Formats: sequence, C-alpha cells, structure tokens
Amino acid sequence: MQTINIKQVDEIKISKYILKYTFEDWNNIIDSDVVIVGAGPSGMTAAYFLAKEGLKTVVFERRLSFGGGIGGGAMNFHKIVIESPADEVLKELNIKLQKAEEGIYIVDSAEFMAKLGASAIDAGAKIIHGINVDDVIFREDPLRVAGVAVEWTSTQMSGLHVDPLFISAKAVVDATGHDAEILSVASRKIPELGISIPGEKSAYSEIAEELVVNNAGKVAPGLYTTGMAVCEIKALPRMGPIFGAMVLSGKKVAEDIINDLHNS
Ligand code: 48F
Repeated sequence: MQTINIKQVDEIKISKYILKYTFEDWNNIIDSDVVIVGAGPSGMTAAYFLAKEGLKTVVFERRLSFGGGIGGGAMNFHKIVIESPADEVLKELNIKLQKAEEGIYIVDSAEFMAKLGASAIDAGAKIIHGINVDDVIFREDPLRVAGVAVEWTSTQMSGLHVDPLFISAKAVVDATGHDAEILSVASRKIPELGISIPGEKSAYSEIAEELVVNNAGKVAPGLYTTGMAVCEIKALPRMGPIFGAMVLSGKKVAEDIINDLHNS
C-alpha cells in the first residue's frame, strides 16, 4: 500500500499562522469602503457587485454559515423560485436554472447559496462569520453613518459585558432580513437621521417583489438597505420563497452605492 507523507506542523505553529493572517485581514477591513451586515441572498449579491467594482467590501454574518434564508427554502424544501430578470444574475454566477414557465425559474437552494457565496468571495469580498453587528458609528457636520460596532456572536449570546470593536465604512448596508436590525438601532439611537420602522405587511407576492427592488437603496447618508429589511422600513408586503427581489435589490443597492461613492 502506498504511504502518503504529510507535512508535519505543531500546534503552536498552527495557532501562530491563524493569528498572523487573521489580524492581517482585520487590519485591512478595519477601514472598508462598504460594510454589509448579513450574508443572506441580498447581502451576498450586493457584495458580489460591489467587490467586482473594486470596492473594499466586507460582509459580517452572525452565523457560522452563509445564505441566510436560502437554506431553509420554503418549509425546508430545497427548491427556490426566481423570476426574470433575476435569472440573468444567476446565469452570470453559473447557477443552474430549470424553466418552469416563461420568466419563472427553479433553483436548488444549496447550489444557490454555495455559488452566490463563492462568487462574492471570488470577486474580492470578505465574508466574516460569527460576528454580530450591534450598533453603528455616526458623525455630525454632515450627519452620517460612518461604520459599525462588531462583537463575536458567542460573546453576545453569553451576555457578557464586552465592548465592541469598530469598523469604518463609507457605506453600511442593512441586509439583515426581516428584523432590519441596523436600521432599527440607527432609528432608536440617532433620531436625527429621521428613520422610522413601520414594519412589513402580510404576504402579497405579486406586488412585493418589484416594490422591494425599487425601494432598496439609501436610507440616510452612509446607510443603505436591501432585501427583506426594505419591507420593514417601507411597510411593504412579504412574499415568501421567491428570491428574484433579493437578488435584484442586492444589485440595486450595489449600483446606488457605486454611484454615490464615485460622485462623492
Ligand atoms: O434573512 P436573510 O436571508 O435576508 P435577505 O437577504 O433575504 C430574505 C430571504 O432569505 C427570505 C425571504 C425572501 O422572500 O423572505 O427570508 O433579506 O439573511 C439575513 C442574514 O443576516 C444575518 C442573519 O444571520 C442572516 O444570515 N444577520 C441578522 N442580523 C445580523 C446578522 C446582525 N446584527 N449581525 C450580523 N448578521
């Protein structure tokens, strides 16, 4: 039987390399162009288009996986519905589509998650897991959101009193889904921004998709939103396991940020 020789490495060297390269990354992302909160479908699509444009983009995700609501599909069934023109984005990412009828496509949730995440990373975005964003940084004159406060999810879950680290960004994107966590904290703690959170409405899929896409974008200077968080802030209906608007609102917010940063 053939013996396979494996390079030997001790525990201390493993630990040293992990620390060295982790801190290299953190020193780099500490002043980012764009911070995206949430690695669901809208956040990862936004990350893909922003990184592709050459912007320093980091996605903080509180879980140890990415995909947000993609993996759960509808009641855990592994198929997801995508409608045109979102299929064009999925084709660009090499995700297989089954045509159900003209303009309506079916996608496997695992393939959608994996390829969307891989595409964002290949385009240059950093996705950092296990990080909870619990606040923003703001500045006056002019009033704007200027970054986020981050903490380990495990620290947050433990309830320990630990101060966060801060990351600066020219644009912060709330892609946290139904809870719109970043918009909520900003509306509560910086009332001068004038953000109110009326909450989403019950399902009305036919109209919800287009409304989400067209309302994604800037909420206040430096603060943007995409995906289901848009429903929270604009009182729009939910739509269930159809994901075209998640993809297209991610693309829309990326285009708005690219436009704003290029014109600033
Ligand atoms: O919920 P999620 O998938 O948001 P989305 O991109 O997509 C919504 C759809 O999945 C589905 C739907 C479509 O019709 O209704 O629900 O709008 O992904 C949000 C991600 O954000 C993470 C959360 O773990 C999830 O992966 N997240 C939420 N709050 C925080 C956070 C936070 N404070 N810090 C870091 N991550």
